[in-house]
Amino acid sequence: MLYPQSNTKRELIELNGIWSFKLDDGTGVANRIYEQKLQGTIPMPVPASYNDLTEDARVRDHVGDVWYEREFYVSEAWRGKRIILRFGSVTHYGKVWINGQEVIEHHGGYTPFEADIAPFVFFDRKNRVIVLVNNVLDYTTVPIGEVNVRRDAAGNEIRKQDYFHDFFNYSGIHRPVRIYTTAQQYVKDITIRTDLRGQTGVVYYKVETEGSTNVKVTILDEQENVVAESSGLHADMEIEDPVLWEPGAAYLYTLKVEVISIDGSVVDTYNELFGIRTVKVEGKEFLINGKPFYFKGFGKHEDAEIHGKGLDEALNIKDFSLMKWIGANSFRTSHYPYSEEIMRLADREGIVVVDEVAAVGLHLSLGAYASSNKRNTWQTIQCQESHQLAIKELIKRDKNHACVVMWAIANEPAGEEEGAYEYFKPLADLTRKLDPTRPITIVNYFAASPTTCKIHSLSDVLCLNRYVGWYAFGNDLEMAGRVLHQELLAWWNLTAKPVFLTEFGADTIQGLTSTVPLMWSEEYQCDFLQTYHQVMDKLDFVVGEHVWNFADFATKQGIVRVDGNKKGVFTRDRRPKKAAHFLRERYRNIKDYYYKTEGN
Ligand code: BDP
Repeated sequence: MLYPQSNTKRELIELNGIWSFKLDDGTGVANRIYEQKLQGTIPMPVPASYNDLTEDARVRDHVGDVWYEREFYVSEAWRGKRIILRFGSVTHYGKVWINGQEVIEHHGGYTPFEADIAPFVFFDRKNRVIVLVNNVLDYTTVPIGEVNVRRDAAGNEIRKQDYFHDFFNYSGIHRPVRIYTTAQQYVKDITIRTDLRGQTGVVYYKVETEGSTNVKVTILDEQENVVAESSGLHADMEIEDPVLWEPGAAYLYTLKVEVISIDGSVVDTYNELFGIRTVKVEGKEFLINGKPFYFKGFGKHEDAEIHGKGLDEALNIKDFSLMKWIGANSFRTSHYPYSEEIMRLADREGIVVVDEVAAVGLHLSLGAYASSNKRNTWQTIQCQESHQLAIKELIKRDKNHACVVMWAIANEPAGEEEGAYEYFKPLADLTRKLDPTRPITIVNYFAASPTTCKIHSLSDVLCLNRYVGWYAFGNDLEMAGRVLHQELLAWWNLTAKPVFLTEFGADTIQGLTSTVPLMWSEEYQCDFLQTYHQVMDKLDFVVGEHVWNFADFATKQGIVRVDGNKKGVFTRDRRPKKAAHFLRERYRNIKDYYYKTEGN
């Protein structure tokens, strides 16, 4: 799905800013409140999560529908054009009315959706957009969750949202809302795949159009020089001696598509940025541009004070600056697709991304989450359809990003339980069919061990999240190191696939210091990391390490979290803990390529 852009043929306006907002009282849809101006609203910014923006616990913990509204004009000059209203994301469900008429609904909280609103808008007066946002997670959604209903003393129904993942269920219109125009004949979609044949860069493109199929395709370099030209809806184009997209040294070409109408005039155009690079898993190596790459970085979250999960471009720039400062070259979009804006930034900055769908918490029997009645996850949940949709929408959105080198189609599912393989096989097949150019992974947790895991054969890289030294063998790092070492070897012996530690970390309170190893202290976090480093450095099949987490983040309330998860190397407001300086020493000495082959 193409990112909205303004260019010589398309116009774009932003509908970000202050909207009107109210919680639903349970009757909004039945009373068709979307037909009139909303009453009893408060101001609410877009994009942002609404949860932390008032001093009202009912807003923070609301379960169900909320309403957003604003007014806007469209230019008279847009008569006859397609007028596309586009939401970067609405978490987790959105339904949209323009001037009282329903135009679109969308399930899934982390991918964009859009509709042509031309038939519904007024050109001679104000328009009103109303959005219903719903944040309920159940067994049919990704992530999964369950709503528990009880009654207060007065007999009122109280709904509590429970879920099986470790980040707060922020909700709202999280990403930009925009309107852009196109002609009636237009570029619908572009797919770009790149390869290298010797010194020649091969750029395969496929264009989908509406109306005319007569297209002109041009590739421009960063200086806007034309380096290749083509016509037709698909072709292999060649660039001699291209500048490759490399980690830390991004280079982006532009594929410019022009749609030509029957009279020979250009009616629509779209400029898609792309990088030329290859990705391959071979033996014990993860190859980018044919060279063994070593991932160093973090599992992250889109999470901040006040904004919650709302897009914050200043925060994104700060995070990229910190990642560069510390020497990281990559991150994982744990545990949902991040904003399109961050993906574009990663392309531009040469940061490598493992791109994950929101299939998190698919384990009903895990420790703190297991209720008294243990259930088989795969017989209980019913989210396969949403999961499929999430994969399709992620790949449709992110397929042209040079930064994306692997798809993660779930985080920590119950891979050890009966039914896991049957659940995941079709999803893995679907992912590979939609994108045969990138490896895929299902991020593994401790309970799906080399002896119990039923789904490791579906991953190209074994991405492991491990917490020995924290949830097990806390304060026994010597033992933790041995257990980790044995397990990693067992995985290698079993699968002969590269191993990537996608999570390992220890909760750490900034300012809590100690001369002896003391869990929760800044020193313990460093010792914990060092234990893992020593093990990973001995094993040449380990291709990467992502510390959990880049920064402290909000979680649901409970007895294992004090004001959120504290495994950040940075605090939630992005101040370095001791571990940040410690990691910086290490990361700056690890090169992007050939780390393991040069005898480290
Ligand atoms: C892992 C999850 C991650 C959690 C982390 C933790 O993948 O989302 O935040 O554990 O416990 O299991 O800190």
